[in-house]
Amino acid sequence: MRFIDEVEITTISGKGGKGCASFRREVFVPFGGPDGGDGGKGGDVVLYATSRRNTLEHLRGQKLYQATPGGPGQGAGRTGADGEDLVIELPVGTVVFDAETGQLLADLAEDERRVILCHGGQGGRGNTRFKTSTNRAPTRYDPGGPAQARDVRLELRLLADVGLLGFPNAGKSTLISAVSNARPRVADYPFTTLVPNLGVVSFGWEGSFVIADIPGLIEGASEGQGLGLRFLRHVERCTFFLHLVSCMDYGEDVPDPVRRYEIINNELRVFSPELAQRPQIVVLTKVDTLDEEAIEALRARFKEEAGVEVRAISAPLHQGTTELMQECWRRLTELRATLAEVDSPLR
Ligand SMILES: Nc1nc2c(ncn2[C@@H]2O[C@H](COP(=O)(O)OP(=O)(O)OP(=O)(O)O)[C@@H](O)[C@H]2O)c(=O)[nH]1
Ligand SMILES: [Mg+2]
Repeated sequence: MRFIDEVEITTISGKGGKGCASFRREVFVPFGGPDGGDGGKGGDVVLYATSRRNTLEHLRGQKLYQATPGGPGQGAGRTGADGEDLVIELPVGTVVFDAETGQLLADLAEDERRVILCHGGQGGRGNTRFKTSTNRAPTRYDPGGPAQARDVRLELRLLADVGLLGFPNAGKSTLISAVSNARPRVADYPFTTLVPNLGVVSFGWEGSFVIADIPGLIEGASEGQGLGLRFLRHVERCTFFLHLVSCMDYGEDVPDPVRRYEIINNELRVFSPELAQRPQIVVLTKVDTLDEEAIEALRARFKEEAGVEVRAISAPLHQGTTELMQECWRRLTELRATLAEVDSPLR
């Protein structure tokens, strides 16, 4: 399945059915009076978040989504049929923006959340409704209420508690496969991970949290280098980051670990100063490749040059990973993101 996380669509509700102007005609009932029924209500366009969906792929082939109109009212007081609602299923975590103004319309952050994006038009009144003591034979009726149209941009933002940051090859996917149920591809070349993966880290009865593994970032990612910064939106909801830095030396052309750490943070700042403020736990990976002394020296350099304490792990050997996950769990329970409830303009 392709990982499509952004689409633009046009949605239109159904207009209301028009009311009917009709008079009762029966052989022995002279002046039978008005009997035109009301039009039916037009269908709504409804957005529905469901855990059955993981991407926006299913919306890619179609641009226009339209609910059906209400049926017209009929004689003998019959009301027109209501139009059918059009329900668009979206993965949980989809954020809805007005495509023209960029206004945030809704955040479908919970499973089974429903919002009406476009309301169907009201059914028009039939002429029966206009009967008064002075006008017993009204010919007036209402047309149906108009349809609503909206162009919207849908953006999927995965719901994860902890986001992994790091260069390609830093060992992000290796860590997530060591500690969670996720089994992403791990390989010894950059950009192995091309789309985000989620992994659930379980603490049995105590609970669990979700880690997001996203493609690696490189210098210039903010200018579109490598895979760019577009996947960072998937860690926008994370409570904090695990910033992974390989402790290995990759020769002349690759910056040293402290510098790599700073490069990622610079790119992050360009993407979002707010995101750059988010807490980070800095983790040296692949420490099985260095001796104790070299690790201590790196630790000291991080402390001195960047002012951070680093953890050290070797994910394939499960060295330091359990402690790291416990620390994440503690931090999460302390400062679990009480995601600001979005005040949606949709009702
Ligand atoms: N020796 C050693 N090798 C490791 C360790 N962690 C990861 N590796 C290796 O490093 C390489 C890259 O690991 P990945 O987990 O694919 O790296 P990544 O950060 O997900 O890389 P991208 O998906 O390309 O961004 C693989 O060959 C792993 O086997 C470690 O702790 N020790
Ligand atoms: Mg990877």
